[in-house]
Amino acid sequence: MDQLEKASQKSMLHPKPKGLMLQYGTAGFRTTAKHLDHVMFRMGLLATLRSRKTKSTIGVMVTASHNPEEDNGLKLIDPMGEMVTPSWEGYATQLANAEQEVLCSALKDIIEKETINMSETASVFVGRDTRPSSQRLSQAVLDGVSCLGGQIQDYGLVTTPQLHYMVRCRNTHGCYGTDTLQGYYQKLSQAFIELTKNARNHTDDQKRLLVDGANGIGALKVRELEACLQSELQMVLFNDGSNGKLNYLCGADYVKVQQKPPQGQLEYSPWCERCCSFDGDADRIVYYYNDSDGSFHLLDGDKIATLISTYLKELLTQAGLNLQIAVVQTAYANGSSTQYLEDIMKVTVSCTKTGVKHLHHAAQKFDIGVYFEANGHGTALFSEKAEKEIQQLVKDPNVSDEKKHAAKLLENTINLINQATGDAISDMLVIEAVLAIRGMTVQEWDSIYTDLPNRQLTVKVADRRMIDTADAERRAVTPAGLQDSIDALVKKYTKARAFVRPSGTEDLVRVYAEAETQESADVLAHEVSLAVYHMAGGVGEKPKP
Ligand code: G16
Repeated sequence: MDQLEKASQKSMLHPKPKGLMLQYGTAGFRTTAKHLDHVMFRMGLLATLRSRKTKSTIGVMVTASHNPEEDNGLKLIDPMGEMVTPSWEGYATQLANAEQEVLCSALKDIIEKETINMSETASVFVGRDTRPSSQRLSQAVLDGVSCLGGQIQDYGLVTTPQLHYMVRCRNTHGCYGTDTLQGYYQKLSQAFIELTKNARNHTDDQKRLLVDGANGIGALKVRELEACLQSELQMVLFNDGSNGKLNYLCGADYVKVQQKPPQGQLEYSPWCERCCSFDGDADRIVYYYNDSDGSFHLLDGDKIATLISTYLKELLTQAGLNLQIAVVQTAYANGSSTQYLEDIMKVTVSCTKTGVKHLHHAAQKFDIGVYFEANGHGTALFSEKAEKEIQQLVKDPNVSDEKKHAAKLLENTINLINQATGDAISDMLVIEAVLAIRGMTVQEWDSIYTDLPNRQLTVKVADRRMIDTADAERRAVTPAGLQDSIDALVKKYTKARAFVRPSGTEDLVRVYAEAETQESADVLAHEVSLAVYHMAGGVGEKPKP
């Protein structure tokens, strides 16, 4: 039997609920887990086609990241470990929504359009998070891959960034690293230990870090990493999944949006102690601490980007390297961070739409591109030119000790960074190394600039696609009149800014507001939410102040 017919027949074992329409969103498919079996099987098919097309290994990660435990989802990973290219997101949506009768022709269509040679070998790496539904759903992916004759490597429980890393290692034939968990831990821990040899006053107290594992996969993987770090970092893990629910009252998204510590933190850390939270698949991280008055301080993706980019910029200057460094942010970036980077640090800042795929792409345009979403999702990318110049300097016998030292630090930092995608574990180690090298406390890092008070809210609407945006999501184009209303509201407050956008991972509209005082930011966010509710088809209860 023809491969495609076989796939189509097998797909009857993974039936699509009639009429269900899903879209490949900000980071893949996301919805309640019970609606995803057919999507998983079909994405197994699609990943196999993508592998034949690119003659490379492709990754499929089963996760819904920051979403509630009942949800699930899937992220497709392209050959260099980046998110799948946008034209194939379109195919993913078409295939997920094709009714059973037309599935075979939908597959044929992709094969013809992309001129895929079906006799090529195909290879797909699969991973999953700790959700109760993930094992079953990842089996559906495996079924899809084997049905089209693809070779499978099933990594089982891994963080999303670990799977991105494996894909990149495999497709660079080991140049990027070894495509095993042990290889990942070894590469990162060796670089970390090398870097922390340059630490100032690295006492046991300073090596201590509280880690909120969001009751997810990150907690399991931190435990595995621990042994390789030779006590250079002493992690106290909480929300480790032993009893709490995934992402519930904990994790990076909760801490960032609620602007408060996760459940359990105070038991471990009364005040002034450095803490961080991962999200459900460990591709995001935020830091925070409680000061001696008990007030909570958040160091989000913007503060992380600032710390990393200033550290890299200083090293470039010390090494005498003339490489262009830029920071990529989204509309959620705090106004103070952008101002600090542009005016004080004199770093190029660019703004893209939400979604790591957009930031990653924009960061690739620079010699060194540091990208972070305010929610803590990000990494740094080094161009081939940048890596080469740094390596040459390390090897050059005629350069001064100071320059060589800076180049060596840059080289180890590159090894510590997961350039495939934002990675909570790798980012945590980079941050810890930078703080140690600079002899900097979390309070000193926090005081680099002061965030403008801000508030994020969500609004339920009948159809979030009613809202269309432009200018990197900073302006709403539809429904008519909504942007004028937002503009009028913003004008009432000092140093204010607000925008709205439909979420690409949850069925709701997100509202962001910042202003000179917390009270103004809160009131503005509420007023903008009401405007969305009234003008964009709000459902359920009206947003309350
Ligand atoms: C995903 C994306 C992020 C994005 C977040 C929220 O994160 O990878 O780039 O910021 O969703 O997206 P939205 O506002 O469209 O819902 P994660 O960690 O959930 O995969």
